[in-house]
Amino acid sequence: MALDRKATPNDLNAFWMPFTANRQFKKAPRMFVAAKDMHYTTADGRQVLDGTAGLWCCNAGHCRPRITEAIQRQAAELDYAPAFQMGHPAAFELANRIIDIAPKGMEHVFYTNSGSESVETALKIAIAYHRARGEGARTRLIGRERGYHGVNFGGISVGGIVTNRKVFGTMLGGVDHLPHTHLPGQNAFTKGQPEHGAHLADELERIVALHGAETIAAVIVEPMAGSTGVLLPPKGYLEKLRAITKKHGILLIFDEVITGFGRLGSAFAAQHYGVLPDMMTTAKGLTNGVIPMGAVITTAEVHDAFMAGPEHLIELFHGYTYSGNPIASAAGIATLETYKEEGLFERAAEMAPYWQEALHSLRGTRHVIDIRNEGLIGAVELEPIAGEPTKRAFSAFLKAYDKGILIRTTGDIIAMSPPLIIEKPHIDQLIGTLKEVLDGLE
Ligand code: PXG
Repeated sequence: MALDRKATPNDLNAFWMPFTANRQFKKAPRMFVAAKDMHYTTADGRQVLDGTAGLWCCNAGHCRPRITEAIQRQAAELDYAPAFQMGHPAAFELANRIIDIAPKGMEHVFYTNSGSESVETALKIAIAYHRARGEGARTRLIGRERGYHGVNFGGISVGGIVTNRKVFGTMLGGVDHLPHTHLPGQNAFTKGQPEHGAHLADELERIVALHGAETIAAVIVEPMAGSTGVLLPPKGYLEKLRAITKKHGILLIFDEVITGFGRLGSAFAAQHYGVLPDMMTTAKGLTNGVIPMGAVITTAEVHDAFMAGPEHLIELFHGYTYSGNPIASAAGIATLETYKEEGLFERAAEMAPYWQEALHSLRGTRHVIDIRNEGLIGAVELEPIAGEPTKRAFSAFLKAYDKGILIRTTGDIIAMSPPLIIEKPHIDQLIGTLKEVLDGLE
């Protein structure tokens, strides 16, 4: 029997939508029914240019045949294999291919099903790593203001997005935060990495002095903070964080859920910025967003600390039913093949200067108070409507959708992160339409 896939279901009530204004949406639903390469098709038959790669995840564009076929083939051949105490070839193959493109020094892969789970996994590994080495007092976790590390309890505890935290109780104990690196007074309209703010990494020394290094397990930051509105690391900042963490025996975790898989023009931000963390959390672009999958990538040093004791014992009491799921693994392999065959990471780097100039051409447009960019990421910050924060950007989002482009908003910031297959005429359309939208806004 064919699936019922009506473009407009007759009742929208049951589905409680994530991170969505449910009542607003259900009064005027925005439905996608198909996608191909750079475009979505809406239920009413319009083409919408994807300015956000879905949710920062479809880096190779949509419905790419190699990925679709790999999923179909795997689903028909081996649908599921137990993730614990059993294996299947695709999960090992994918891990090897991830390590092939990861920064030198990264040697192991632990699978999850999302960015949020990758974060929880990395935080747990960090604490257990120190304990395995006889430093069990290192349990504190340091995040950063305005950081986004998913929505589970560890992630919102180290995260610093107030709305994602404040109604959910007391969080994890033993967490502290670095200040964020956003200095609009000094760095507004900077192209790429800003000049000012490396000194903010020195705040880690203050936190270490306050708690004692011997109580701190890890620092987790997004090398470039995406969700909070594209906040770039000031020049020298990540290098300083690395030096201070290393000096005090603290693990450094880069949350590369957005920056991983070519977004900045290298496989990972760690390579783009030339700073090697101890662990990287990933998801999204790993499978082109097509099948849920995440991965924590670690150095040999982190992994090897667990490989002691009797060999019949489980080394790490952690994992998910779907860790390394066969269909997700097949999707991951096909995705990495697509990136490689089409040279998409290099393509992102080549397209970045054109993207940068197009974005910054919006300087001077109505309401625009800052523009930021790196790789194929861009943000346009709007002056909020007095007393009604977020409203202006949300209106821009709705108008943009009506005019055939998909953008994202967070607060009064518009964020864009198109698929890496984007062509110059698409960039012109995206930025040109956004300008029209902004010119027409209250
Ligand atoms: N870490 C980072 C750095 C992220 O950006 C997560 C963890 C969580 O991933 P999952 O797969 O659990 O959602 C993210 C997710 C947006 C937006 O528009 C960003 C994310 C997700 C959805 C929307 O900014 N980032």
